[in-house]
Amino acid sequence: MIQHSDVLERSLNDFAIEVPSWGFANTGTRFGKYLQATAASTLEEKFADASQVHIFTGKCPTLALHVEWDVPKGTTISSVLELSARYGIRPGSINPNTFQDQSYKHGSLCNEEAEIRAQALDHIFYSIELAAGLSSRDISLWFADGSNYPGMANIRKRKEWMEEGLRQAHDHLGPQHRMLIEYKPFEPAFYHTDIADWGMSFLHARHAGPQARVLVDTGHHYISQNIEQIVAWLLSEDMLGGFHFNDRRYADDDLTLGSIDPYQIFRIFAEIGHYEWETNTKADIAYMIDQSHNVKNKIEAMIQTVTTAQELYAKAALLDHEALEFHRAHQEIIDAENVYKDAFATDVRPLLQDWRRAHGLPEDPLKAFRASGYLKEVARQRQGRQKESAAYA
Ligand code: AFD
Ligand code: MN
Ligand code: MN
Repeated sequence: MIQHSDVLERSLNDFAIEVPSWGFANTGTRFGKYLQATAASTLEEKFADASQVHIFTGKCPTLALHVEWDVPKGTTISSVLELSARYGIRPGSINPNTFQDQSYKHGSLCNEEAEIRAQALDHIFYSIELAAGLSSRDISLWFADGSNYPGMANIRKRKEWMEEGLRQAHDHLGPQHRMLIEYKPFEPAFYHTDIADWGMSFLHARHAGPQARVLVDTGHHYISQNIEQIVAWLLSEDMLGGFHFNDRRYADDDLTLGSIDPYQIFRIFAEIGHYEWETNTKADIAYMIDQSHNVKNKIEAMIQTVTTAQELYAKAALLDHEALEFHRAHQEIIDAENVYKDAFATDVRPLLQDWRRAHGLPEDPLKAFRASGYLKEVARQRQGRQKESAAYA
């Protein structure tokens, strides 16, 4: 019988999680935001805060960058690489912003005006060049494109414009890049969104080219959707590029992972684990966090999210895949389900503490971070600056 500790050693060692720059800055809801004295407002502060998460969890070596908020036109590659070297955090996925500029009021790659479509494509080209300069592999594309009223849009024409734009973007990729196409059923558009579900993302990725994949944001599904079924299909088609992790009660709430439905995330990891067991391969998936909520302290929320992800990933790693296959083959329903329930019910926290100790990490990352005094220090340094950074940037 393989020891749980051996299973965890193997599974946790290569489970790295990317943190988002925007998760450290003041953000909020469309009804406003509560500014935090310790929130980051410069790229350097985002690198500094991300390095705290990595120092205390040991598993967050990359920082997702948002082009307009972090590396707008004119930013030098060397200035970003200097911050990366100073804080020991590598640039992660590059996130173009084709939704905030006023010119995107009626869409970006799906805009009826050809020059706006060209503007959006140029921005994506710029983002790809940034990725090349920063040695980032993934360009992570999310489009707010859509419409708010029936009759407003020619949905088929917009599909063709998006397809054309993504194909041209794909042709701009270097051989080392991937293009991750994210979907979202609604918001900010409330009648139709041009890339609204996994099928649309999948087709666009397939049409764009061999380096395109689907990005699954766990908050971007209708409440009843079976996300692990989507994950299983994408794994089967080798089209799963990665995740944006968060949790939701109602919609795209960007609540911290596992705060509402941890079993959902466990079932997603179970699908991936069973795929890897059956194929004896490691799925090439980018595990990224995409959350930035109003009320929890930004760095503490990120550390809590990472340790929650590790716990759920560790639980899924304990699944008895042989037993699962045996019970499935014999249609032993309760036994098969109990394989899931037994793994999910296992308290892996002591095993995680052992794993952390063995790797020179604090047993309780959040407690250790709180004891470090970092928040007190940055509150002093950043006090009074928050009003300047009222936007995402
Ligand atoms: C918003 C969008 C989407 C995107 C993220 C970062 O809903 O999830 O990935 O911003 O741009 O959350
Ligand atoms: Mn996302
Ligand atoms: Mn989102």
